[in-house]
Amino acid sequence: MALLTPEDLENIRKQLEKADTAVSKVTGLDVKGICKDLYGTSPHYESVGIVPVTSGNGIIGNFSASLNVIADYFGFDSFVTEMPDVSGYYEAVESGAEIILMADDHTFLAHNLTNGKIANNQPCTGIIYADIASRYRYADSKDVLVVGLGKVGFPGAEHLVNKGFNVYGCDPDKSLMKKAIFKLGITPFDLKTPKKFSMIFEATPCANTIPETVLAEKCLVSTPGIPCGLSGELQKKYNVDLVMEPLGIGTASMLNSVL
Ligand code: 2YC
Ligand code: MG
Repeated sequence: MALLTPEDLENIRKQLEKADTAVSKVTGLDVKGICKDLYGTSPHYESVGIVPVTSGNGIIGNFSASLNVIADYFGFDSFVTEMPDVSGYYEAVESGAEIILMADDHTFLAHNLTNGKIANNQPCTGIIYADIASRYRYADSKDVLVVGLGKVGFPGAEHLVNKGFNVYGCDPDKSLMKKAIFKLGITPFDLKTPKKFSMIFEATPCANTIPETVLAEKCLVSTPGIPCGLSGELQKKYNVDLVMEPLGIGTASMLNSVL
């Protein structure tokens, strides 16, 4: 999993407000509204304990502080523990946390201690970004292109299939392609094929994965990917609607899914 950097998280509140405004403009719902529709839940100022974790590559500057801003933004009562790791977990529970947020280099989780529900960032991020793509108000068909069918892309593609969209998918990893074709029945798509899409969900850790040939006149690209799969040049040339944000939208999906 590509690790976030403190730079990625600079002015997280501004990034989140910008992305939330973009989501409202292209879907008619803000992120909170999308989560309510996706999970049927809405926050009631639940207490969220954010525990820094020092394992692996260690603490990422601004990560826990960003989660505090994000949880506040979406209507939770959040705090970051003084101590990290096990001591931090104990501190969070002793301080009355109902939901624990913590991440090592491989797993970012939300665990609701009151109902036992637990969420993983990867499927939760895939599902909400795919859902945002599927709600494009200027869409010209039910065709959705999914670029990347890994731990984030596959759950997003599955969500779109379950919602009745015609999912076209591509991934350089043949085994991930086979899995998505047989388990989800998606249509394999070669990015060299000149077919235009108005809804694109991109979930790769690579830049410039989206070629010019797939961009419809009115097109929405919804992507948690860092670096961005759509080049700035193409975004301007095709006036593409872009929903991209490093941490907040995925975290909102996690928190609402455990309520
Ligand atoms: O500061 C800390 O507590 C670190 N242990 C946090 C490590 C997060 C590693 N994961 C990532 O950088 C992200 C995920 C949040 C989503 C994609 N990569
Ligand atoms: Mg707070």
